[in-house]
Amino acid sequence: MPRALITGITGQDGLYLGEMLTAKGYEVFGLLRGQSNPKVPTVESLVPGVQLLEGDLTDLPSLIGAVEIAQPDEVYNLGAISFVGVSWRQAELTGEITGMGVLRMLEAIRIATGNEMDKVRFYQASSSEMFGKVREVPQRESTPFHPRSPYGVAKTFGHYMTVNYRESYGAFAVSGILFNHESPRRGIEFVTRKVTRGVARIALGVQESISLGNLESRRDWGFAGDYVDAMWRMLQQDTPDDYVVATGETHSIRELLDVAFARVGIDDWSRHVVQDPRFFRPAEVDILVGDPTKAMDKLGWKPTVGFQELVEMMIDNDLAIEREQIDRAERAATRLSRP
Ligand code: NAP
Ligand code: G4F
Repeated sequence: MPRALITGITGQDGLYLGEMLTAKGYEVFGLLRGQSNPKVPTVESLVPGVQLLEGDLTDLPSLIGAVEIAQPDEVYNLGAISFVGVSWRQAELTGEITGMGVLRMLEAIRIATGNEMDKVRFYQASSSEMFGKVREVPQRESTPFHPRSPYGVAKTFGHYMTVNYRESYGAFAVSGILFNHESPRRGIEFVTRKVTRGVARIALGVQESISLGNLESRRDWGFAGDYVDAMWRMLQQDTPDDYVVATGETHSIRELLDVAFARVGIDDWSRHVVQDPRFFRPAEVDILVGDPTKAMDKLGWKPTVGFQELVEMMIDNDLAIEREQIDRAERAATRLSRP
């Protein structure tokens, strides 16, 4: 039975990856931070049999301990402050967790294996945010980096550390340069989920409008379930390498709004969207679109969910959640109104 250790198991990708590895017969270990993490029941229900180990990417001894207990064949480093917007307001913390956290995880493997780093295969969750002010369209593995946010800078540090451990210690360390990927499990701070949740609430009469920032920026949005499959494939190769994972299609926030509102029968969304300066960024990544040719050719990977299907899947999920909340509130009100 292969053994995998996942940092960031409580996040969107961690849950999909944990689920997928369990289905493949892996023994899955997840790093869990905090004293009483409220996401434990979700992780345990989606990743049955998961073994949760206390640890934090800011704390090297806890990472060494986790590697010693899990004795993993594969480590997936998904833990990070992953919200670009917050990275300007908490730049130092972002550097510590998203950047230095990668170095600590690599060091933990080196120390726990007694310098035999090739015993453990390592995946680093790098990001298309490293391309930032893009030097070419579409972006591929050879495109130079020009990160535009403290998050992007921290990810670029983690990326080069991963390459460095491969070159310095012969580690099987790979970096997946993943473009945006979304799902019904996406955090509500990210624009896709903010829109699908907001549209569901507008359709059900719970709220009037959604406040957004830049509607012109464009992203290459895929489905998270497809992207964790690419991560796993990278660690099954004969030699470690870096790969861009993307759909090759780009859409604007306006197009996202078109598809989301159409799903609930609203054609003109202008009165439901308010632009708010608070959601604009100090420096923007205007157009991200990836060229996944290498991942397709070498990993045999391809995306299975298109943009419209993805947005509709998220809307349908948010409609179900919001309806459930309305029903629960109505049941509670009925109970209270009884004499
Ligand atoms: P996410 O939902 O925000 O999950 C982030 C995870 O990191 C959570 O499990 C969180 O734990 C954990 N974490 C935060 N601080 C930590 C710390 N100090 N020590 C240990 N763990 C910590 O992110 P995601 O969308 O799943 O993304 C997974 C990874 O891929 C991230 O590294 C992200 O930067 C990268 N990435 C994501 C995308 C994308 O479009 N989703 C694209 C490219 C790269 P808590 O639950 O305890 O907060
Ligand atoms: O959904 P976002 O916050 O995602 P962003 O910044 O692209 O980052 C995500 O993808 C990266 C991969 O490229 C990951 F590395 C990272 O961890 C994260 O998962 O914003 C997308 C776009 C931006 O251009 C932003 O300015 O949407 C624009 N936007 C417009 N209004 C908004 C809003 N974004 C958010 N979050 N909230 C708004 O109100």
